[in-house]
Amino acid sequence: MTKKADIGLIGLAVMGENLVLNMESHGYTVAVYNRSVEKVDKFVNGRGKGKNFIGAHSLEELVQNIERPRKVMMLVKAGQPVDDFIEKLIPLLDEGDVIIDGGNSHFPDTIRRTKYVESKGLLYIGTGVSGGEEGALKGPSMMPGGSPKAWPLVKDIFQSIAAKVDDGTPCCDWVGEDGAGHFVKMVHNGIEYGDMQLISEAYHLMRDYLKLSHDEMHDIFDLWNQGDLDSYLIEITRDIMGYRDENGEPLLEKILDAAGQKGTGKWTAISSLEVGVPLTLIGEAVYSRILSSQKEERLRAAQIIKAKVSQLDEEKEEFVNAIHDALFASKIVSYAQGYVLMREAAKENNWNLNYGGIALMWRGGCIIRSAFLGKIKDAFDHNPELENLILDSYFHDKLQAAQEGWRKVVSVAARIGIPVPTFSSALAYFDGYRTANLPANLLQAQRDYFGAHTYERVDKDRGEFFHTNWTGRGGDTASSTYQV
Ligand code: 2AM
Repeated sequence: MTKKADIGLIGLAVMGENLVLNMESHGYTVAVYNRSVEKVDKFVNGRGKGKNFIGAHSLEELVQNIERPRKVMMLVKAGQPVDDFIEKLIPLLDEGDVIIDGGNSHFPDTIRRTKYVESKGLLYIGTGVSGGEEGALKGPSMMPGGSPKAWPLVKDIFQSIAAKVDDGTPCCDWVGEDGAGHFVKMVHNGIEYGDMQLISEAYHLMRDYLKLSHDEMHDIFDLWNQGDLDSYLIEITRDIMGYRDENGEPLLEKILDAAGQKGTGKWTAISSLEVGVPLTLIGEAVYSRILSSQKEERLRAAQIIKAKVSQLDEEKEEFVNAIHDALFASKIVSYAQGYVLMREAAKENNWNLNYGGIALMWRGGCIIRSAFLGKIKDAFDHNPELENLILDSYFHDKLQAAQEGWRKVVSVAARIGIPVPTFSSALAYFDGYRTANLPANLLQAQRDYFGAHTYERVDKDRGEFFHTNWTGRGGDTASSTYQV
């Protein structure tokens, strides 16, 4: 009998095909199945021809062809299809076998599915896979979480197909229990939204204020890609600036300014509100996409609203450097906020997250890959308990150096009327975070005035609460005097 498969895969769309080709090229035999079974033969006789694949035409055949303990990975549409396949696989599998979901599932679903699958005596992994179609083929960033006992069973396969950083370390490691892997993947996507919006704001200022040509912008992004901002997204932005259509004109300016989204940025923002941490930059990035999509309404508003703005004339080269600093400083804030979200969510969900390891998983293979993530890894190696990235000496020094340019860009943008929601929200967070006395004493006074919500005092111990009868009327419940 021929060799059985090391792993099985359900879902032969492009991501699934590329991932199994990647596995096969690393020496693994893969059994493959797809709901529309004609795709199985098409793949085995097409891209998979002459390679170590076993085509299965039913789930039973798939399972029978996998070596024990069996590993079955699904790369199917997120949502109900995942639950349906789990339901169909459970009776076909034996104790200790592993079901893996490599799709873009929402982490609460993965938490639920891990518990459910474990209750049936099986093991479960929900893994983030980032890097798009090319990453899946050549080496994605992988973020697995789920049943800890399943990790040693898939570790070799996952780490061999994952992207590698320069020293050969794979961009894949165990993230944590149940939904931790998909949670970290979700935060990755939120950070991606933020990074993309930051770069877009830089471009907006260069194009509409400095009136730079696309060749000039190409050269600036090329230069930036050789310094602190060295990253995949800056690199592709450079290439986009250089791209000309069939008429020799920049294609970029012919693309409609209405952004789409698939929802992972929104999930990240919602999760920050639920956990109770400020994730302002990613929130603004999501809202910016929404505002951009309201194209028709913006066109009408543009006819009606005439802003009162100043004409400024900044020295070009100096202002380009200031934009660089604003982008870099805001990016530090965005990652600082994302890491605070992960820390708080870890507390809530009893995950023991390895923050430096997460930076390393994102260091290569995925969309947010950058040199910067190496510095984040260093910061957590230096202090695993780091409260906020902003407090790490490397990032603190960089923020100090960038502050002047950052403030200049935000103030110039406000005066000339170009929106920079992520640059400015990052600055507001930075200033709020470093301010010893915020005006929240007034909020507390207002809350006590209209709702008798009580307040603590600066001259008394924390935990001691006071109420004032602000109006001299209504006794202790001042809310009775509040008329909306
Ligand atoms: P298909 O080829 O039969 O459509 C990505 O869309 C992958 O998810 C494909 O392999 C696709 O199978 C599968 N998929 C999409 N919706 C599905 C569903 N409702 N049930 C099972 N598989 C589904």
